[in-house]
Amino acid sequence: MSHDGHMSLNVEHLPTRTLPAEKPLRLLDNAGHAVSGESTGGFSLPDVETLLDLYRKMVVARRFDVQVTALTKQGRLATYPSAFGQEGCEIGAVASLDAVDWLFPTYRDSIALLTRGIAPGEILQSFRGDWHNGYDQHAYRTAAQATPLATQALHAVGLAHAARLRHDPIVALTFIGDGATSEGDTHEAFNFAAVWQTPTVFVVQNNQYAISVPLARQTRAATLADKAVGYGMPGFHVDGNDVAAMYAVTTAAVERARAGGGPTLVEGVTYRIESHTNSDDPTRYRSSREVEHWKRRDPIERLEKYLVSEGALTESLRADITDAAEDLAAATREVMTVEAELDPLELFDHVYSRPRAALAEQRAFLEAELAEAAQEAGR
Ligand SMILES: Cc1ncc(C[n+]2csc(CCOP(=O)(O)OP(=O)(O)O)c2C)c(N)n1
Ligand SMILES: [Mg+2]
Repeated sequence: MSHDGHMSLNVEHLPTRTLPAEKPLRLLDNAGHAVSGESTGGFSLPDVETLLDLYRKMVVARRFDVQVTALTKQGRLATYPSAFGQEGCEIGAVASLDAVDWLFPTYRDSIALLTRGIAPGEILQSFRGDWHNGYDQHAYRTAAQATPLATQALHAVGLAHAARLRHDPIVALTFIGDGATSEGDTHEAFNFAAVWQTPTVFVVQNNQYAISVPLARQTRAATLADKAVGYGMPGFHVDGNDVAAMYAVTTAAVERARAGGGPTLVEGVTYRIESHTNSDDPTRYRSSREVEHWKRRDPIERLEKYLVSEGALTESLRADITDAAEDLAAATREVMTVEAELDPLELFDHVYSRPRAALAEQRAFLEAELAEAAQEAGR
């Protein structure tokens, strides 16, 4: 009994957590030392060649991200959600996929698209406001970047389910934000994936915020990986700034899904260093002390320390990687400073599969206006 006479539960004795490890699983600590024992969760460090490849991908991705943020400040893009600081999650997860697998990304995940081989100009077309989606989704097996939160999770489950019915051994991996785990669509995606045992890997990027809403106001779950337990799928709570751990865990999840073992939830604990988008002022809801704390846990620096201590990252290799990153930044600047030649009438394409009278009328109206304007300009 509590002091006011009501029955109360003894909260201390209730289990606050179930399966996933309380401390995030990691293979490299923040100082770049290989970790052993329980916190590895039984996973082993990928070989040095793989780690060097992950390092190169992260360095190139960050240079791209920084360049695009700068171009956005110059007004070359309408908006850009940066993934600065989240490279461990983004690159570790995407590198675990085969070319036949599908990726279902969000607005946050442009660097994952880059790692998948999509050209900067194609990735950024929609952020510039030029076109709905600038890349061939089928060629890259990468769906459009979803802005309506968590809708992409359902699409990933649907595609994976269809693949399974067709005995097509492919996997669908989708990114979900910490805030998006509160969406009904996430619940439906998790549940259908588990019930149907679809080959889906859910990578929750817990970057601590949904715009200004911190994780503590999002959920009372001990970890977001704990949510997996209630759906009957494995959940892993991973240090998202340890690309080696993210890669090892997502690779295992992808292999398990491909072998018919069903879905897995992987939570990567990370931090968004930049603002939510260029229209957000993060100083209104988080301290610079907190940002500095996370900057000291940088995913690229951590792997770099390890590779240098192993003698694997030589000065000439580092110079090669920097050159590749600078070349990509230059190509990105070049493509984004060329004004796109747009046909306003394309606005009416791909809206309905069959023409609609009202739309045809509006199209004819605009066509006449454009013709008139062209005639006036010619006078
Ligand atoms: C269904 C839906 N509701 C609201 C929004 C507006 N919105 C855009 S981003 C965002 C925060 C999402 O946070 P999180 O899922 O943690 O992803 P992050 O931006 O941190 O990558 C919100 C609420 C939206 N895009 N879609
Ligand atoms: Mg978030």
